[in-house]
Amino acid sequence: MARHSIARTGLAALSAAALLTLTACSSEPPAAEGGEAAGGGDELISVGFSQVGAESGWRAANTKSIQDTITEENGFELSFSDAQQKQENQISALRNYIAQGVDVLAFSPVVETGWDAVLEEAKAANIPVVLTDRAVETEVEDAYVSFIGSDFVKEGEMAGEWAAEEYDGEGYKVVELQGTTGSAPAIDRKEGFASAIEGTDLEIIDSQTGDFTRDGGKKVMEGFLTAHDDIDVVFAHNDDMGLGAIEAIEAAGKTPGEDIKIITIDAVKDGMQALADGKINYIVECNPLLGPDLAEVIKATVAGEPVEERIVVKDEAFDQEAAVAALPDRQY
Ligand code: GYE
Repeated sequence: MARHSIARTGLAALSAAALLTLTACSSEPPAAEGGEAAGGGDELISVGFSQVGAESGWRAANTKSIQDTITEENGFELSFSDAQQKQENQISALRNYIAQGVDVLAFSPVVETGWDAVLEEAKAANIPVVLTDRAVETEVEDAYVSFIGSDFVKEGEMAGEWAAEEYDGEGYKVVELQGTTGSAPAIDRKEGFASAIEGTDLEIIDSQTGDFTRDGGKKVMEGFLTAHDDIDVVFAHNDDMGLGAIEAIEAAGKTPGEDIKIITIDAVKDGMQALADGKINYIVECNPLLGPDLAEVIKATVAGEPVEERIVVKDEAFDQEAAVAALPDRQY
């Protein structure tokens, strides 16, 4: 898509420039204390990671994956911060890491736009940036070395294709619980779903943000139920908002999964349990276990090896039967 293309051009050039700097630095004594790995004498790679927040089960699993992988044992020194879903908190965390002179910056940008200044600052400091989970839209050339995450448009399409297959011809009315306004997954999942149901008789009658939280999903769904008495389907951009919607639907005396069908994205354990219980009808997966890919990209970047500028994480989808089968081994 065009809005991602600017940042993608000339990434190889950044890798080369950033790596030259890192290679040059690595023969110098470490600037900061604690830069030596125990015993081996190898320098730890210092990583500043700015996380979006703790808004969902997906995010909890994603944070755990990063904290379990970017460890001293694996050769890293991780500085981690939680931005509580606020862009200004993320920007100041990134600025702190730049001031500390970390080797690599990584972050999951809460929204797509508004990063140009801080990305320029990272570039000026020769600190390579890795994006995890969410994309940015930026005018800065060579803004990041790699973007690791799912294809959110495809996730929305998979949800919409299933809805079209199951429900086209019923004249169903759909309400949509959107993720955080301005975030890549909210923009892309909305677009993917809408394009997949185009040409069917499914109709989106209302669409609002629940900010990817359970509480947000519940409140927005309560409003939808008051405003509309003809809702057949909920499309929630994540499991947590779908789980909040279940509470609102039950409180209104209706049966989730039957009177009102529910389609969500993520496939975290609580969502999968609700699917197995028949309260959710379909879930498209979004894999949160990005830590291992992030570790590899950082190591390659610092070692001067080429890295993929886009690493697309593969996602599956589950109906009730598949959820029952998958639940016992589900990691998150
Ligand atoms: O789907 C949602 C979380 O960016 C893919 O953020 C992520 C989304 C995920 O809050 O649960």
